[in-house]
Amino acid sequence: MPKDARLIVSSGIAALVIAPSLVIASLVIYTSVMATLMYRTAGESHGPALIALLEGMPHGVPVDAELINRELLRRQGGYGRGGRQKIETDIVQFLAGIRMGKTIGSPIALMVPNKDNRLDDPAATPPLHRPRPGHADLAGAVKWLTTDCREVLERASARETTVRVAAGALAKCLLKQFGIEIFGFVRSVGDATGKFSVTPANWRELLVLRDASEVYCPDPAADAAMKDFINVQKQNKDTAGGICECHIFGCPIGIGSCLTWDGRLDSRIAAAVVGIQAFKGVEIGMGFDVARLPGSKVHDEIGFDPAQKNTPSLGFVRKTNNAGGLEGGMTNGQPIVVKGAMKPISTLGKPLASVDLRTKEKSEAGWERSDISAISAASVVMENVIAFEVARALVEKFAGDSLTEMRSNYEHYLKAAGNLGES
Ligand code: EPS
Repeated sequence: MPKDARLIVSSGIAALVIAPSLVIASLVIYTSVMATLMYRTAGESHGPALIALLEGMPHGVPVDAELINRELLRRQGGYGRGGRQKIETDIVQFLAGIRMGKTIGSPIALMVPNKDNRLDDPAATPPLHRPRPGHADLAGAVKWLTTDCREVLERASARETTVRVAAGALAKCLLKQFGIEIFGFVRSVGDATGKFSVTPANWRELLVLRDASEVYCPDPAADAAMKDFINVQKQNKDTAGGICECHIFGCPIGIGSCLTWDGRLDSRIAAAVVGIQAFKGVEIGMGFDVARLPGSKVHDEIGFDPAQKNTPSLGFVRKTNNAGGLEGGMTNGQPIVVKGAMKPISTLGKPLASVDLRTKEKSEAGWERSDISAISAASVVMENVIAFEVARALVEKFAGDSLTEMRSNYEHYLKAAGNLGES
């Protein structure tokens, strides 16, 4: 083979090897720079503090610390809570990313200290060898090869939701700039269910009723029945679960994506909800009922009302909202509607059967201070983790380093979308 030809063949092989790697490398770079919003938390239930680290919040977002602390206070409340909330006063501290009440575009570090900080005191945090059915105890102890469930339960504890609420409430500060609002409440506890429907017209009145309810349910009759159910469980040294519900208003059409399974907003919302401690199920819109009805009874027919052209729905109206505001993983201009099912707390005053991990002998499950029901707190957590996912999808759609840039992208999009079909 002539030298030139060899050169061509070897450069061809090199190109074949190098070109795909370049494509992969540029994809990796692209995904790592793609504007998105994300957060992580750290902290144990009885450690010194809980922290969250957020990335991707645009520059210039006014931070409403009062709103965040109000959400933290609501999370601490509710009917059926245990002794821990009498010890703590959860107030957020910002350690980075905020200057003079506004975000500055850099990573945001936030912290909520634990007053009940006793993790390094072996007498105050004794080992737990008898795993509680339903808790992370057994699986975690085996996973980390220990017979002591203490460290597992410290991280698995719902105390961690404190900083998830703080992160979500910060996301709400961004959503507020785009007129997006979220209303969450308790729909049921045990067999007691609130009988009311939520609409864009009545939710503010319901919010007042919710805030007057100890269970965070805007139906006074249901509130009383829910408290009765929790009282019975308390007497029986048992616990209660329930269903939380969230409605999100004001999302423009086209947030989320049908392109990838993990870009779908319904998939992210479902993951965020089931990612809350003790949540076992999630429904969007009509939920599981879609499976037993024909298509004609499920899908929401599309109409157009020019009077609503300047709203986020762009005038595309529906008589029903069985889809819960999401079609193809994207917002369709209707309110997003989500339900989440929480199982009863797994620490029972009258312990269930378990085994001692040291001996594998039959034993009663261990007991830790806990709640009879944390459903009201869970509704606040659900509201805020969903707020975070909606804000994330919003940042991805209207990507901008600053709120000013994001807002201009948003307005440009709404204008173009509003003109669709008009020459
Ligand atoms: C919770 C804090 C915990 C529990 C509960 C919720 O505090 P402590 O364990 O110190 O009493 O009250 O956590 C659990 C239900 C759980 O399984 O860990 C909170 O702040 O929400």
